[in-house]
Amino acid sequence: MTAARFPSLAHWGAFTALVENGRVIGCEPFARDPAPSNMLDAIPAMVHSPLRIARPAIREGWRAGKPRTGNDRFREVSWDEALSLVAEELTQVRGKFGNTAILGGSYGWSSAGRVHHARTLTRRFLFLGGGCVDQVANYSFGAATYILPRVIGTFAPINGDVTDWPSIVKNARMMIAFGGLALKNGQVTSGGAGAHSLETWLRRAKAAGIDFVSISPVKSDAPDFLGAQWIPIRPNTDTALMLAMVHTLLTEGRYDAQFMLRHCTGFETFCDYLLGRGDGVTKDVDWAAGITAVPAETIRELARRASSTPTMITCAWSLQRAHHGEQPCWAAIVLAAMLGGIGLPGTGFAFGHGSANGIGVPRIDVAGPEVPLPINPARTMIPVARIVDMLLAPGESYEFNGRRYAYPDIELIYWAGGNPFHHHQDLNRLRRAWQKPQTVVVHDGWWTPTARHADIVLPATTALERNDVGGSSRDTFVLAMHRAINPVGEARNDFDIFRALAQRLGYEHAFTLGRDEMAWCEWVYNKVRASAQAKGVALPGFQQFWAEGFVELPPPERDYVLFEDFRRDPEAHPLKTPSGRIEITSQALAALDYTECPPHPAWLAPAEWLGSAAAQRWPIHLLTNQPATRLHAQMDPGPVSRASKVAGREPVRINPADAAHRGICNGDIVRVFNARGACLAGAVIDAGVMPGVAVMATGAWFDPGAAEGEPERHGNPNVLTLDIGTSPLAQATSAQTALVEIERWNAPAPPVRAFAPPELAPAV
Ligand SMILES: Nc1nc2c(c(=O)[nH]1)N[C@H]1C(S)=C(S)[C@@H](COP(=O)(O)OP(=O)(O)OC[C@H]3O[C@@H](n4cnc5c(=O)[nH]c(N)nc54)[C@H](O)[C@@H]3O)O[C@H]1N2
Ligand SMILES: Nc1nc2c(c(=O)[nH]1)N[C@H]1C(S)=C(S)[C@@H](COP(=O)(O)OP(=O)(O)OC[C@H]3O[C@@H](n4cnc5c(=O)[nH]c(N)nc54)[C@H](O)[C@@H]3O)O[C@H]1N2
Ligand SMILES: [Mo]
Repeated sequence: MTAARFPSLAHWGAFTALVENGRVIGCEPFARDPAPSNMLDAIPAMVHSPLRIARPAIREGWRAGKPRTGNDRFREVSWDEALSLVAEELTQVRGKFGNTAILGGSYGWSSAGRVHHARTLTRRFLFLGGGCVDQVANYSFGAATYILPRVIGTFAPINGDVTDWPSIVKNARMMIAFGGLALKNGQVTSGGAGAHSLETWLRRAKAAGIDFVSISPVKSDAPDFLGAQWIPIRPNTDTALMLAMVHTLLTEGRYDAQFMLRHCTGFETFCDYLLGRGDGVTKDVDWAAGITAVPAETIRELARRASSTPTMITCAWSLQRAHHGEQPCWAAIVLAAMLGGIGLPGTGFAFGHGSANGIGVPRIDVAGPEVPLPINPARTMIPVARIVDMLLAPGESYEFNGRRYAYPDIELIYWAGGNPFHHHQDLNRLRRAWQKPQTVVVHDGWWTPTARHADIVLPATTALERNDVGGSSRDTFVLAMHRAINPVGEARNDFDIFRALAQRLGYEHAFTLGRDEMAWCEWVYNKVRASAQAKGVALPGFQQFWAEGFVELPPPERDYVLFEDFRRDPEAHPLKTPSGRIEITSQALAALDYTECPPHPAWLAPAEWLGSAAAQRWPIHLLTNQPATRLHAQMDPGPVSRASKVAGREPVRINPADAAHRGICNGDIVRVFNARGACLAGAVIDAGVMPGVAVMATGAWFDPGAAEGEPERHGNPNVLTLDIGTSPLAQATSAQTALVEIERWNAPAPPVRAFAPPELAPAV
């Protein structure tokens, strides 16, 4: 029997699903993809996994107010009963407490298909029903989202609007990558992609003679073929290194004085800071060496080299996912301004070349596919990562991006398409806060830790069980996603779940606008088509697109250079900042008077780092980076991620000296701990991790210890991370700011239960 073939797409790439007897048996990479991700191999096992949620389920003890432990028993119920319960809960909470008692931000990546994008649908459903508390910005680049507009008038460059690769390959001769250029991250982009191109572009850049410098605590953040100079740096200290480079350029007269004068504002005030005129501290290379652990001479040499060759400065998003994460973004722009390359071909600053697929890929500016969102009538939001602060302190006031807000009082949490028990920091604190609302509703395809912490769990289909249109504004393909199999168990599409609820609540038409699944697919595609048309690009009609499975946008006619017009003529093309220039000092920020986000870029010690007093007790800085073998926590139970585990747990990579000192050998089970929590992990000794640093990828399914004080069993590093805002400006996550200690685990190792579904009582 030959398998039936269906085009499809995931955030990690386009593929053809191979189906036999109603089961997905394989995923063949899209023919046009030069570097498909092996994460595709996890899909068949995940689609037919025993962890799929088969039927709607209710947590036992919910009504009695029994705490949500993540290990509760669930009772399966009919769809009719489950939908009635959800509709009643929504009505009751709205009536008694109002719309701002519902948290519906539902942060998370959901699926690559945009019609069935669960987070969009959740917010659409709740907004149309009266509104909810939304979550703004993201975990990915929240700090940059609020600092960049203050400095350059837009946050577009953090979202992929950067000088493109062809321009870099032709014109740059050096690329300094803070946080490296990790190929592992290039497997993924939100909305998926037809082609994985990071490696292709890096190889072209290398062949063109560009010298790479990778500044990162971890050597493997730059692929070997780049032959990059590796400069290990203490985590969270990049700002100090950048400032010292700027100081060198300033004092050695190696900077573009003309550009600083004509295109920037507030340079003098900043120079006073660099030269220590206010605080008596000169921000020179010796000063920075003491903070960063990078030798003074290395920093000076790097500044000199950069000033004598066309240089692109690129920063991984990780740098700003830390306490005071606003600062490295700003300092990098000032460094690039001093070098004079902003707005010139191939040089200047950029973000995220090594953070996601598609950054810097040439593309005409056409909208990506998406379903529209109405306004939120509740007009209430929180910065995404402040969820626990909100749940623990309703009514408390806080500062955010120049305004004061009060946290709403939540009685109902509605989540579809995200996994807060993966993505949030300090999970033990989240677990306490999570007891606040009377009801938690979750849709997911699998019994994730978040589903297990819910009261009403609704089983969602996977992308292979429905028709959709996918793609990203960073990719040149729009992809058709054909339904390949019937829904597994009693799973339903999120769209159909919300439609049924909207029907019960009396606003079905507002939710669907009279369109069914295929009509939405056509509508979303036609929006892209119209956007292309406006750029003079003719795309085929929907029927042809659907039959062929994809369309490809033609390449742009010329290279894209960020701020080219501004560079040429700053008067005619000012930036959208108050001054129209690059703000090296910001009067607006000065007026806000935030100690933690001063009016110019500055080195501010993070709450925890290797130079802090806390490092006496907790001598290891823990980095929790993106996993090579999965997307966040998605597919952690699948074969690709499981093959990466060590002693059945998430690997933690540590330097040989740190391991030897603690008597830790390769493959040992270790306990990673601090005052916030502890988890077990499998040790991997790696000389490519600098001393004093440990690296654990995020995404191991949360497996809390059975008793108080027992470590999390599986290696979810978010039991250790710090849950504070980057600063009052962005209030973004500070996930990369965490000190820990590590020791060998000598007791018998408790079994990992994360991949066993919860105990189920059958439907009555
Ligand atoms: N310590 C630390 N923590 C971090 C980070 C870090 O660097 N360090 N990174 C952060 C970042 S950048 C991010 S973006 C977040 C990611 O956090 P999330 O986006 O919340 O993580 P995912 O595991 O992708 O969760 C998506 C969930 O949606 C479900 N899903 C997929 N498709 C569908 C669907 O069609 N319907 C429904 N109902 N559900 C669906 C999946 O099964 C999965 O459970 O994590 C953050 N957390
Ligand atoms: N395979 C895979 N790819 C992914 C994802 C995934 O889950 N899986 N998630 C995607 C998502 S949602 C996002 S937001 C992006 C995130 O993209 P990034 O934020 O760039 O990804 P990370 O892996 O967290 O960080 C990249 C590297 O930065 C280094 N680093 C960490 N802290 C510091 C620091 O203080 N200074 C310096 N110089 N280096 C530091 C770490 O060694 C790390 O390996 O990745 C995307 N790509
Ligand atoms: Mo992200």
